[in-house]
Order: sequence, then structure tokens, then C-alpha cells
Amino acid sequence: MNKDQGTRGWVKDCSTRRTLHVMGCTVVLCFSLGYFWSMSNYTWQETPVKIFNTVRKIYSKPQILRPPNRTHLLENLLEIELPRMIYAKPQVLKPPRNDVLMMTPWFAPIVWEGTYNLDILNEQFRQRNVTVGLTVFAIKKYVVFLKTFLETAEMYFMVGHKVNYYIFTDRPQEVPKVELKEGRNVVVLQVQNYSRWQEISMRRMEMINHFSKKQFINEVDYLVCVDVDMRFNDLVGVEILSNLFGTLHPGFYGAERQSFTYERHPASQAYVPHDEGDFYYAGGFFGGTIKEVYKLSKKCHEAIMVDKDKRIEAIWQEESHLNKYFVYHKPTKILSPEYVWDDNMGRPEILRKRRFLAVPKNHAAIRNK
Ligand code: UD2
Repeated sequence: MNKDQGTRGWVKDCSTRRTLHVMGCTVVLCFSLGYFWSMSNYTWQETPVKIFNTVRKIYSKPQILRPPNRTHLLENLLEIELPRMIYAKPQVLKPPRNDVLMMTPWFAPIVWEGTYNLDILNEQFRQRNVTVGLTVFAIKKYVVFLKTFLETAEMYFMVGHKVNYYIFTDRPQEVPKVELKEGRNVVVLQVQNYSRWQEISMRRMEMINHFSKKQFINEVDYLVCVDVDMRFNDLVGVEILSNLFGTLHPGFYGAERQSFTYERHPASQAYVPHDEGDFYYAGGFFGGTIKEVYKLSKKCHEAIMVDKDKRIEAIWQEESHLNKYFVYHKPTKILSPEYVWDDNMGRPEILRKRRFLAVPKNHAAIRNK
């Protein structure tokens, strides 16, 4: 074979191979198109467009994922000008109280009179322009407690701050008209009642949870959830506010773990073993940010429903579930019994203020009525 022959031979060979290659690719492409078309809901006209888009997607330049731009969060921030703040300097070597515990082992403050400066706290919360929601249930006969409750709240609760009173009731027409200071509103939420007082008490978790999502999240920054058969007797202000707070029950603040009236039946969702738990908290005063109260009320309501399916009712209804919750989700602030007191317990020296007091009630006359 001479040089030319060789070249031509190679050229010929090459063109045959190219022809075969093109034919092969065409066959594969046709089969692919047929398969793609048969597997998809596209018409023959749409299929090439779809393939083009898919190929374009595969070969297009990869996009670098950027974190969301959050600079807007820093815009429009108010320049905060602090007024002069004159007050006694905190003394590192002189704790303000040495007769009570002021801090938990997980660094949550316990709020007692004499341990904080309300002027500093008021300034901090005013700068944040907070609105506080106070939830209270007055179902059936319990509407009789509303007048005193609201009148005393106007005197002592979150003085100088914006407040929404959320009154859950089945008797909206019986909610008394109380004169309110500026920035404070009464919002009546009509809800159903239940025949047993225990059920009413427990269902508060469900209703607080429902309205947190539906309404409170859009209207207030914090929720304070309390009993209605109470009256404010001294200032209850922003010193109580924190992500998640509970209150030491007046009957158990000095008690040992073993005597706490946690639910001790292992079958209940509220069960707390004898070697666990920090404090016994009152069901009648807890709160936090809407997010935290939403989580708490959801968990407690779900636990109550699991018990209900098993025909179990925890010993202190939702208070038992609240106590279980706080064992495993520690409050970020704890209120001393100044915030839920009953004069039947006397007046111990450690109690420098009685801020929120039980109103004596005749159970037989008021419950299930
Ligand atoms: C304790 C707790 C309470 C709850 C209850 C559960 C404190 C101060 N109180 O209160 O929070 O855990 O035990 O056993 O820790 N209610 C109505 N209509 C009714 C019945 C109840 O509106 O017919 C509402 C009302 O807001 C009342 C609350 O539910 O304040 C709790 O009921 P309670 O005050 O009769 O229960 P009590 O005093 O045993």
C-alpha cells in the first residue's frame, strides 16, 4: 500500500466510522425521545422543549447559594439615647438578699422584692416598645371575679406599658366595663364551656395554644397566663418577663422534692419520678414569649389528650402537666410566691410583697355553676 492509498484508505475508513457513529447516535436519540415521551404527559410538540430545558438546566452554570440578606434588620434601628441613670451601684460582695435563693443552677433569676431595679427594667422594655397580653378565663360563674381582677390589674399590672387583656368567656355579655388607661385594651374571646370545672381548667391549654397561633402572635410580644379568682395587690411589672417563666407555688416553695404534688402515676403523661424536679410551680401564673407559650401549651394539651384517651386525669389537672413540662424545659425566669399568694398561708418574713392574691371563694357555690 503506497502513501496516497494509505491516506485515502484512512479517510474512507474514517468517513464510514463517522456515518455509523451518526446513525448510532440518531437511533439512541430517537429511542430516548420515544421513551421520554411515553413516560411523560407531554405532547410531541412539547417534548423537545422539555428536553432542551433539562439539558440547559444540567449544563447551566452552578449557582452559588447565598445566605438570605438580613441587612434590613439593621436599618431603621433607633439610635438609643439613654437618659442619665442614677441608682445605687450593685455590690458584688453584698448580695441584695441572703435569705432566699436568687438564681437557679441553670442561671435563671428568681424574682423577689429587693433583687432588681424596676426603673432600669422599665427603661429596657420601653425601648423595645413591648406589648404584653394577659390571658384570663372567666367561664360560667367565674365571670363574677372579673371586675376586681380588671380593676386591680389597671392599678398594678404592667404600669406604663401597653397591655391587652384577653378574656376567655362563654358569657361575653357579662364582662364588666372597666375604665382603662391609655394603651390598654380588653379583648373578649368567646369560647365554649364544659360541664366539669376540671375540664375547664385543663382546656385552658388548648385555647391558649389555639389563640397564640391565630391572634396573639400578631398582637403582643409576651403572654402572662393567670387564674381569674385573684386580685392584684402590688406592682407586677416587666421584671417578670422572660422567654419562659413560672411561679413558685405558695404551698411548696420551701418543700423538699419528695413532697411536691407532682403526678406520681407512671401511666400518666404528667408523671415525674421522685428523684426529679426542681420546684413545684403554680398552674395559675406562667408565661413567656408567644413562641414559648405556644410550645408549652401545645405539649401540655397533647399530653392531657393522651391521658384522656386512657381515662386518666392528672392529680392537679393542667398544673401537673405544666410541672412536668418545666422539669424538662427549664424556665428562664422564676417568680417567687409574691406573685401567687394566698393569705391563708400567713405572712412569712421572706414575703416582702404580696403582689397577686387569691380571692376567697366558696367552691360549692362557684364551681360547676
Ligand atoms: C389551682 C391552680 C389553677 C389550676 C387548678 C387545677 C393556682 C393559683 N391555681 O386552682 O391554676 O391549675 O388548681 O386544679 O395555682 N375556671 C373558670 N370556670 C370554671 C372553673 C375554672 O373560668 O368553672 C378557670 C378560672 O380562670 C380559674 C381557673 O380556671 O381561676 C382555675 O380553676 P380554680 O381556680 O377553680 O382552681 P384552683 O383554685 O384549684
